[in-house]
Amino acid sequence: MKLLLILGSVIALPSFAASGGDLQASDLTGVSFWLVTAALLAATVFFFVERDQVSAKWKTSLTVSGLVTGIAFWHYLYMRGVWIETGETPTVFRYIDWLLTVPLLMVEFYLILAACTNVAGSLFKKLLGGSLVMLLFGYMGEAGIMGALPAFVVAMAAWLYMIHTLYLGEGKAAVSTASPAVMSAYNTMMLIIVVGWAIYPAGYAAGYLMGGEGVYASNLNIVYNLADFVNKILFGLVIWHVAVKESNA
Ligand SMILES: *C/C=C(C)/C=C/C=C(C)/C=C/C1=C(C)CCCC1(C)C
Repeated sequence: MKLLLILGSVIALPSFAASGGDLQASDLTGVSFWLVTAALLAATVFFFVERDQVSAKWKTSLTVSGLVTGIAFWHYLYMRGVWIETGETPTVFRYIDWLLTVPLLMVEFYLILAACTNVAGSLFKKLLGGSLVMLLFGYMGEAGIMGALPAFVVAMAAWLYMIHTLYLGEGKAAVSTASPAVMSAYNTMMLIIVVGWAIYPAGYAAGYLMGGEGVYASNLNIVYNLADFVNKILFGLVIWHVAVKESNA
């Protein structure tokens, strides 16, 4: 009942932002906004309902997954409207969304390791610091506050620092004593942060570093939308899968 009320308001409150009457079938970017918006809502419901299926120590992980997709759903309602009505890239909404969801994903990384093994608190601080630098410079590059190329270089360095921390630093140390299921979750997390996250800088490079401005704006948004699908929804499903497996073990 409580859940229904929460979901009801999530759906009802932003309905004023849900305009999309002018969506053209030929507007692939607009269609991709629409699809990811629907998928994010479905994923949010799924993660919250599935909390009942897992043991206590995994519940917070599923809550965080649901918050990530829920926050993104909210922003996608607006981003979709901006794109469909103006054909412009909704950079500010995009980065506000990332500013909330990327740190939550770092909480998720930390939780999944902490659920089954000892993990240093410094791991979370390093990941959080790295993601804030990455997003700050990404935004400055996209908003034209600083040059697109230097901003890209700094953001890339911050991303590589996070990979290094997880792969060779505290992250590696933490999983060396973990169960096979957590080990495989860790490997999938690495795959997501290395391969899944690589989609974002690829979109940025296509949008800002290869010249030609507007031509690439729609590609940029399609690429970011796809990346959000992979890194928010598929990533949440990986965690859900491990949680169910570990809870039944
Ligand atoms: C849910 C949203 C997520 C997981 C967003 C992740 C965003 C990134 C990994 C962005 C990375 C960038 C670079 C590595 C360099 C160019 C600028 C960015 C911000 C697009």
